[in-house]
Amino acid sequence: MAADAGGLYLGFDFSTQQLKVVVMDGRLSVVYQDNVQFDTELPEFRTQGGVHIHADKLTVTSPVLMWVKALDLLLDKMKGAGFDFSRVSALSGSGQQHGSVYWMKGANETLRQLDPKKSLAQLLQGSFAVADSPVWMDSSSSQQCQDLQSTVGGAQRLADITGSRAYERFTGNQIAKIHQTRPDQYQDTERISLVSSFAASLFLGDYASIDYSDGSGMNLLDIGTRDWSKICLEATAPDLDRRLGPPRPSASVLGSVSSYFVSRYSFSEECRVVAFTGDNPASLAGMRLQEGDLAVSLGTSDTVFLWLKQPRPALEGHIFCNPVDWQSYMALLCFKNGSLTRERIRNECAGGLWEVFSAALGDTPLGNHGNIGFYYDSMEIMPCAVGVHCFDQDDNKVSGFSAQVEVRALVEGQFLAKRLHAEKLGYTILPGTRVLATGGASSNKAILQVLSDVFNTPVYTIDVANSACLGGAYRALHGLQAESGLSFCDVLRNAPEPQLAATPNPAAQEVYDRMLKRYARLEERVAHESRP
Ligand code: 5FX
Repeated sequence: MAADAGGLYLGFDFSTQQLKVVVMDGRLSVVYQDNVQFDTELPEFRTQGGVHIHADKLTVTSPVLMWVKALDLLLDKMKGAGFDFSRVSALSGSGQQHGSVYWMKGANETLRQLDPKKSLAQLLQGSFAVADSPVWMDSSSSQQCQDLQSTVGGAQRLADITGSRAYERFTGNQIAKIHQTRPDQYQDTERISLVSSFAASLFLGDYASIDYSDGSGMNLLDIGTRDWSKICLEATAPDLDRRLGPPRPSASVLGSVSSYFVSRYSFSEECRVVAFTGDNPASLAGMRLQEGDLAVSLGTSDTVFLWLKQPRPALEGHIFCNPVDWQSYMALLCFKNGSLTRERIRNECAGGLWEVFSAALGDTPLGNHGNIGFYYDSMEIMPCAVGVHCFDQDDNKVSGFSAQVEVRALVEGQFLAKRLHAEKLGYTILPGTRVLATGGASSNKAILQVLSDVFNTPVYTIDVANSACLGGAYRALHGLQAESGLSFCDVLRNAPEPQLAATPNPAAQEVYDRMLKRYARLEERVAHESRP
């Protein structure tokens, strides 16, 4: 089905703290946005930041009915604002990754015959076998992680199959815990959805498939065959295959919106539902990352997205199937020490002023005279290490640097770490590679210059406010056209282009290729010496 020029495309994001929607027209302009904040607009669920943190501090859940009610509320708000649902050609969206929803036996029958006179929350209140869904912030499944890894043949073997070693928040380990601790509820479960496929199911009026990309965050999907891994399923819980349903490509049109939405909100019967995916894959789509690109989000923690053709799963970082090109992959790397550490060094070495911090970067040479620093104010994820560790040009440990050298050591070190870990997962810098920078620190030109030099590539900035939602709207449009063979890139050709912000210094390649080797050696040493 071709895209309708006058049609609208909806992108929803069921994130941790809120449900958001953006509406895009056929010219790719955002024409409407709205949201529902869980804590304040649905206070009856008593969440904080959209979640309940349980007494053990490890178990973190969200009431599934809160998400259902949020959708009622959001659509009612749109209706109240006079939004014309009949113009919507397709919708898609995303959900926080890893969270899981347990549909009660018989729930699919309920979904198929929703009475448009009632709200979704009224209709679905008895449809969940587990009322409180485990979410990505949960870290209570360590035992299940260990069990899975030992059954499969170790952490690296599990990463080779599923793209990641076992992580507590990954859905398979959460499912294993539910099966072991609440066997009756597991028995009552007819279908298990991710937050993303649960949201798609509401619109579809039927169980929606889990897409390959969000499915890669479960420690259950074989990312090579793009099907459930038998050994992982068996190690997790009985009859899991049946409860998950077959996974599908992320660009699949799953069907038309259910008659409930046609009657209650005047959606067109033709409105298509495109598979929903995880919020990180959806952000990759929203940023329109292309083959060879790398996106760096500089926030409280720094996150890196990579587009990969031939991934090399490792013990750190995650490989997911790519949400916009089913034959490719993406990687997600998370570095805990981001802007808070940059702010600490700004306060200690630059009198609290970003201008002085930037001037220090301008006044110090590429490569910082061989000085290298590791600044892990809190326990770092990549690598698992803590503390501040400084080395001079001869790899001797030193207690610290002068203020200006310290500023450059921090910024160079943060970007060398990103390049090192991206390359470990199979990323290679090729001619034409772009680095897209987003997040708070991406407004600082001096920081972006160091990023450009360390990667020896041009750096572009891109406005990614609501990138997951926008990615949903882009994916809805692409889903409609994917059947005619058009790539995501072709369909989104006219979307706003990122802005060039920095180009590499001609001397950068030689300096940083050499420095990266030393950085890798020193990082291993730091990780070894500071392991908790
Ligand atoms: C990724 O692996 C995560 O756990 C988070 O970024 C969640 O997706 C946040 F919603």
